[in-house]
Amino acid sequence: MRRRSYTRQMAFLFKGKRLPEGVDPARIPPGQTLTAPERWPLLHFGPVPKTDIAKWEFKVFGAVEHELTLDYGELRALPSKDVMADIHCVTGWSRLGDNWTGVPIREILDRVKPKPVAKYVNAHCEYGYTTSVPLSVLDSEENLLCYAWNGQDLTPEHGWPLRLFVPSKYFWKSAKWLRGLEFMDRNRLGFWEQRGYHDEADPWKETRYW
Ligand SMILES: Nc1nc2c(c(=O)[nH]1)N[C@H]1C(S)=C(S)[C@@H](COP(=O)(O)O)O[C@H]1N2
Ligand SMILES: [Mo]
Repeated sequence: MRRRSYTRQMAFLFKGKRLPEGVDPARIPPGQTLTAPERWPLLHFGPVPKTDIAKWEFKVFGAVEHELTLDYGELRALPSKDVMADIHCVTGWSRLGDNWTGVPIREILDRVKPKPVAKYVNAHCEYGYTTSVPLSVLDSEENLLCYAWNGQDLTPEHGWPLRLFVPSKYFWKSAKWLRGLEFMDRNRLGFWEQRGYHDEADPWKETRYW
């Protein structure tokens, strides 16, 4: 029963276009449509940063037992893993099943040890872009400090040298050009969240905008 109603909903969304072969419609959240497999849209505010990788640093700070600063070589030397995951942009496109590679967030949490007061984590990016998630959301096995996509290093446009990867949320929470994570006792709304995006950002509940 459930499967059939999903299928009807997708038939409406795709307006007569057929879902690609083998795609389970239950993987596509309400109100989303798939991009063409070869198309990964670009979306960001402002210019793409020009990164001097020799000077680049990543910092973890705030309510943690041990603050951490990594240069790019140190970051790449940490344990890494591949995550097969779907992404959903609030503007309505989704991509299914790409392969995302990076340092599991849990490797970082193990090293910095968040203090008991830490409840939220703010991602700090180039040019002052920020976004935040509850620590309980961040502390999940599929979340990464991501540096590669489908076997290749990310392009600068898609966030090289480093982006956050939190696939359970709309894709604006997967902040590009990540430079730091700040652990906090209370929430601070990020760049898009201050401009009307819903802080929960749950694609399955469609919490898109305030
Ligand atoms: N630093 C930064 N990260 C960002 C954004 C941004 O404006 N600046 N936009 C977000 C939004 S709205 C989306 S949908 C995704 C898009 O990532 P992509 O361009 O790799 O598809 O990046 C997110 N990360
Ligand atoms: Mo977005």
